[in-house]
Amino acid sequence: MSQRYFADQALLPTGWASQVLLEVDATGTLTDVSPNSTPGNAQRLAGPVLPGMPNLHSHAFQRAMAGLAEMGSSQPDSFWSWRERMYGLVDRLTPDQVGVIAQALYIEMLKGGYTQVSEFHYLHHDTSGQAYSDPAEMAWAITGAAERSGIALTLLPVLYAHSGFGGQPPNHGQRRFIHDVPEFLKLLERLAPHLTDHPTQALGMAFHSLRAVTLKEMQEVLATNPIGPRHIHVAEQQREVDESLVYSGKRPVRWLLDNVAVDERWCLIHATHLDDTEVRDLAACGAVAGLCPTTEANLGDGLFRAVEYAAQGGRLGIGSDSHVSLDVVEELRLLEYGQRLATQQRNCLHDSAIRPVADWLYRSALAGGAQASGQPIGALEVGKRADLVVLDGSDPYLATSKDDTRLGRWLFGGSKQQICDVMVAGRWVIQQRRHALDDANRAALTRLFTEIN
Ligand code: NGQ
Ligand code: ZN
Repeated sequence: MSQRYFADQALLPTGWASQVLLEVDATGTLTDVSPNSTPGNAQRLAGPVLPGMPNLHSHAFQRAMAGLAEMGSSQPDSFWSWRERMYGLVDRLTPDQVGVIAQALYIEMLKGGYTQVSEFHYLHHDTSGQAYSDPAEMAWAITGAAERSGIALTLLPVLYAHSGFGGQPPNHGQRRFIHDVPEFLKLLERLAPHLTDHPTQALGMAFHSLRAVTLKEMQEVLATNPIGPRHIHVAEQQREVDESLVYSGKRPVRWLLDNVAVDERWCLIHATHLDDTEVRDLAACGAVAGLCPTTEANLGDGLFRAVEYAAQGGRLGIGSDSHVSLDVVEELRLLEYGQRLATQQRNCLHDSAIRPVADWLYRSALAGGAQASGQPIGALEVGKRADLVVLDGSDPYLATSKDDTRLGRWLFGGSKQQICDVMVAGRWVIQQRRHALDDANRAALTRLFTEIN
């Protein structure tokens, strides 16, 4: 049975359109998108409709420590000391606990405007570092949580083999992450049948970073996985750049581009520290830069060179990464504000086709996020999955906005509170700002935080 919806305004690939009829078939796919229509018996949506935003980078378990690592001390603090605390959390979590954290997290994501998440999944083993009797046990905690929350998922099992450049042995804090290539390929094989031809879930893969895998390991894995998204953390911290230069004489992004065929299937997470030729060549290769502005700010990473990268046609998307914020509005706003603070100018991210900065941000992140997900999403058009975010049409700021000010009102003057309803694959998961599991989640999370903290 197909369903019909009617929106006074909807953001289509060509820009804002009015009086839009949307038809969704039983598989959750858009089968008709017609502007300038009449509603007939279609269900009227509560306000302006957007394609749901893909969240291209998540470590679900890290949500459990969001806000707990914000204490100064007499010692300087950094990404690396934060990582020690994060390893402290990783030490004790069980698959059940990860399932509870991820379920609550994914529901918060839906309320924050994300309809899809790419989970960069590297917490594989038990607390002693041994594989679970089912090596995919932790992965099932993630897929189950996504299923229960209703968010769509691209699971990216991560190959993590070493602690530093040149194949250094992993350290104690990393024992739950570690595979050799054959074990890793077995994990992918175990997951593939469950995540192939699934309506809302797909399988990709990731390399943790150039610190954690060697070229030979990457080549072996890539040879057996010719398709699907592939993500990697790269050049997030200056220290990684310095270590890369010592190891190979090349900066991390340069080394990656020179040694591996990086193309549209790739998503480079952070890519914070780039020189001019890296900006140029990353933009040209068609990969997505996976930017996580609130986490990058939280961890003191530095600023991605977004203006120069975008001017050269570079593709980007957004992720909530460590989950200090679960909010499309905050993530996109900070992406623009970082550039303003760095350049001492206003309205940095736009182009000749899209002048409203909010529209440029939203549409760019949609396109890049969809590409990095490997799923048919990111646009209200026939054949794409029906992933919708419905804003509050009775909100005075939104109700009185025009096509060229609507997203500006929301992203620069509003908040995620203006999100009313969210649909994933034709199914309502948030209705009137509520999810069916809200109460259960609150209780489960309170219990869990009491247990682990
Ligand atoms: C991670 N997270 O793997 O969770 C990383 C930190 C690392 C972020 N970069 C650890 N946000 O890169 O070694
Ligand atoms: Zn990450």
